[in-house]
Amino acid sequence: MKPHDIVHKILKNKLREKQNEFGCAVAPVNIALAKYWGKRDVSLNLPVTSSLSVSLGEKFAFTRISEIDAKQDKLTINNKTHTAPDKYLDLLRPNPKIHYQITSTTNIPIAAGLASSACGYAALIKAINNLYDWQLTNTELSILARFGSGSACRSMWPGFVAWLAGEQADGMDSYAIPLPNIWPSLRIGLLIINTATKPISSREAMQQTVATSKLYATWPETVGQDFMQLRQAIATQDFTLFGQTAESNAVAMHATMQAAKPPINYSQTATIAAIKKIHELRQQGMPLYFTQDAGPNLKLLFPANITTEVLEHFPDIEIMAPFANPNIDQVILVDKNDKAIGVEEKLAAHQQALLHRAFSVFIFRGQGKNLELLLQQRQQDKYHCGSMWTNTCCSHPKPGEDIISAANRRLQEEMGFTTCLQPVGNFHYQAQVGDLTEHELDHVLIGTTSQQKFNFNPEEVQDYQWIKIDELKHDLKQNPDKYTPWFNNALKVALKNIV
Ligand code: 2P0
Repeated sequence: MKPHDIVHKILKNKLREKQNEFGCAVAPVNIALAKYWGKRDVSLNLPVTSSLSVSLGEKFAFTRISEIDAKQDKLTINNKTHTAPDKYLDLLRPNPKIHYQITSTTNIPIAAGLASSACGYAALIKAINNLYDWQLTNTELSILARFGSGSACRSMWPGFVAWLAGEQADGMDSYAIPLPNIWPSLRIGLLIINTATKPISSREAMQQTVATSKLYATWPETVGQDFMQLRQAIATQDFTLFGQTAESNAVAMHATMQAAKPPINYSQTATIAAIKKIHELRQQGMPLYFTQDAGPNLKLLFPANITTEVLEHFPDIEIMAPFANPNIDQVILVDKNDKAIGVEEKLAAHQQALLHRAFSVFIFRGQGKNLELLLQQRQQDKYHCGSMWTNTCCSHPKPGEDIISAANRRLQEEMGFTTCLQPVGNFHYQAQVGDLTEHELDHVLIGTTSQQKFNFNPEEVQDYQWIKIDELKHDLKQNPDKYTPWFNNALKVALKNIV
């Protein structure tokens, strides 16, 4: 059985004609806690064992795909040209003559052992699903993502995710499922040691380990036990069991690689030094653990209450909070480079002027001189800037949430629709708004709509209007107080990116 046969099984009679001008989608990075290392079927990317991961929504790939009139596929990642995954696309294109333009944006380094291929393939298959309007389930998408990169199947879901190894030869029972547990106080610190492309791809390293490492014989049993222990640790929020199991699973995986012939060692001197430091801190009583993938970088695992101490010892880490607390409205604290450094209750962040991540959405229609922006008038009783006019919607992503999903969530809640939103830049600003301080790293997202009327939420929005850009610029000069303090700066970022 070949991937092609499985694709046919899944797509059956689905229309393989373009249904939309383009498809777009976002997918999170996922960090394995019980690792996938070794395949039982190389062609179908079927794993020897089940694996377990946690998705980091704040780190993601956003992908837009459209058909193009060209002889080959074109891929850009963060505006740089890359080789398109044409073998993967061959599985999916309706006929060999159809080619694609793929534009991807990601906020992680690529091919450095930071799960860029996982979120990349997951976003790609979701975007293709949108282009052709296949309406596949996440289970089906998970199987299709697996053909691109095994771990991509786990990036189909947020939160804790299990990739079930399955037993069937065709792999139709090998896909990712979401686990119901959330853990708001879990923190993951990204300790970037080197973002250069790794010397050997994980695909090759995996094959070499399975084929030549004597230690590999013990791996399936180890990961099976770790998988069960991690599920128990997550269900009971037993941090010690969680940290110990995840760390020893990563160490065991690297041990199998070091016993390969020739040996594979992804660690660098700085990796070993950081591991020693983690062990020392643990001996001093700090509940700090790590996991490591196919690269030199570490992911530190710790509970939220030791964030300050961890930052003292590892000042460069970026701190991910994969789960929002459902009982508190929280924002993501960042530094001026948008590096996440913690989480704070929304009102407290605005009272203490703490820099946090925010987004502003600009929805346009028309082109050239007829380009219009959809303005929102904020509801008069909003906690700040009531009755002022501003961009189509704005808010804050929650811990664990990517800016694109967060922006569409708010667009739906405030204006009653969603659309393909493209992140185009960010800016830093600080302004006094009544008793509060807006101190934000504001991400600007742009999109379009053909919708005429909006079923807006009267608790959030007082009114809306489409306005021509020239008219808006004129009014901004005449009546600056009519508009929110961030609007003008955000508008500049948005307009710079309108083609
Ligand atoms: C994981 N890794 O579970 C493990 C831990 C790296 C270390 O899955 O050949 O790019 O495309 O299926 O998914 C990286 O391997 O390999 C990986 P392929 P993939 O996250």
